[in-house]
Amino acid sequence: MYYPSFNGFPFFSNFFAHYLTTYLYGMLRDDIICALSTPQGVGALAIIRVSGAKAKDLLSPYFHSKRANKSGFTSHVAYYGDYSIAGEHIDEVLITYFEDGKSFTGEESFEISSHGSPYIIGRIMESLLQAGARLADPGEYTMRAFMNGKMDLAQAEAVADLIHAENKTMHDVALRQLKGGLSNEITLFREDLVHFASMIELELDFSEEDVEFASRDQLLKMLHNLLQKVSTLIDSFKYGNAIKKGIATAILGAPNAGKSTLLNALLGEDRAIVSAIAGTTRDTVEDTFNFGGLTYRLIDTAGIRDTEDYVEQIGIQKAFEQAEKADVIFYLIDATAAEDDLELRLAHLKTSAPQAHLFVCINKSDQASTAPIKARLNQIDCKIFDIAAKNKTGLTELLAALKAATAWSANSSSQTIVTNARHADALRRTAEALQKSIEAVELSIPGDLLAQDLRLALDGLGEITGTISTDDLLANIFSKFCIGK
Ligand SMILES: Nc1nc2c(ncn2[C@@H]2O[C@H](COP(=O)(O)OP(=O)(O)OP(=O)(O)O)[C@@H](O)[C@H]2O)c(=O)[nH]1
Ligand SMILES: [Mg+2]
Repeated sequence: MYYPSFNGFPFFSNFFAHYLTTYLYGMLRDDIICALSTPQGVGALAIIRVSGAKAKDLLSPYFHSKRANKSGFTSHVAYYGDYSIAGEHIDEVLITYFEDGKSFTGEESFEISSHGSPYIIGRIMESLLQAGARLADPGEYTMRAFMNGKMDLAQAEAVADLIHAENKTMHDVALRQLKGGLSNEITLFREDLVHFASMIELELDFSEEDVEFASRDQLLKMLHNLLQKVSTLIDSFKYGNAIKKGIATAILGAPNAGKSTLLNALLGEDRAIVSAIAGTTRDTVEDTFNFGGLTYRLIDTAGIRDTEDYVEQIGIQKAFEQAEKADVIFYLIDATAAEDDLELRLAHLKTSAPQAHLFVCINKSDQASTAPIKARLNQIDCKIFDIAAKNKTGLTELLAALKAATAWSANSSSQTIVTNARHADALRRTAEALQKSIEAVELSIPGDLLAQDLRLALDGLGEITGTISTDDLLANIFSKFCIGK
């Protein structure tokens, strides 16, 4: 089933879908949902959220507040009072009331702030369920906000991103998306397309008269312009994904070079085993650290060497796989015992992992001069750092360079960044349809085929903001939310 859709064309299916949605959601709106919105367990305070038509009627048997008793509830006002169940005093609570149309969900809602005792929370929840509320599904408050037109789908997804943001950059990007940054851009794209698409549709209605309402030159210009903007957004996903999931930073090098020591030094804890025995790390060891407003995923790997040991071979294979996926590679060289085929290894790494920023770190600089190794590397285009991971020397310079190499993320404040794989996928489909539309115009292909491509481009954009969405899609998106959000 489709939810409300406006493509610029009043197609029957969309019209029907809109009707069906309004009908179904009309039924949904009647039920009141409740959930604990703060974490489970003991806390100073807990917040229980209740939303749905006539929600405040649930309170009358339980909540006694002088002010509310005297003059009723006013929106956005907090009321202090006693919460009692069948005469048994449960807690002193604060209830904030939001009237229909003025709440997060767009429905009549209230929030109960009680003491954060699991017993109190349990009793209050039980009383609300008994009075007719039902337990909210994950993300149901945000889903209701979307259904009631309080926000579009991209904004609803930003709510989840904001809650899960682990670094400043992700927080900034999510906040901007929540405020409509991406949505506004998509809406502008759609407006341009809708205009031309409806002209082409009109031409189809007058097909026997051979008229041209839409200037093909202007259409072509608009399509090229749009394709370029959509492609910029698609490109931003590479960064967006790294911002969200952490920048993959693989630590590679020969056994005993000090890779695990560097991992531990950067994390500030003994995460991986360090020993003087070459081949200590067998499997990859991964952990994150925040630096300069970004999250880095540090991946320690097995030392690379020729070995007969089957398990070690698997570990080395994994190290190469990590290199191919990495955004950044720290290649460690032991200043006291550099490998003979160092130049070959680095050249191979540069071709097998061309996407990664390569930082060559000459470690154990406390024990040996790094000059001979630098001389060997003068033919290789890479950044070289002298470090001593064991006593954390040279790490400040290394981290400064790391930050500079990933500085695109610092520019994120001025640019819309796509961080959601679903949005990137919809944009890719839009770009494909735009490309086909351009070809259709250039080859003067009949209007009905062009109209079809333009419609596909519009659909792709509509999926991002949710003007086009299916039950399955919504269920999939909101099921990943927490209960109570
Ligand atoms: N002097 C000195 N020793 C270091 C330094 N970094 C690491 N080491 C020592 O080098 C040895 C190997 O360190 P690891 O961190 O286990 O080396 P690795 O590269 O992880 O080795 P594998 O896991 O076997 O591939 C240990 O004895 C460390 O204490 C350093 O900066 N200076
Ligand atoms: Mg190791």
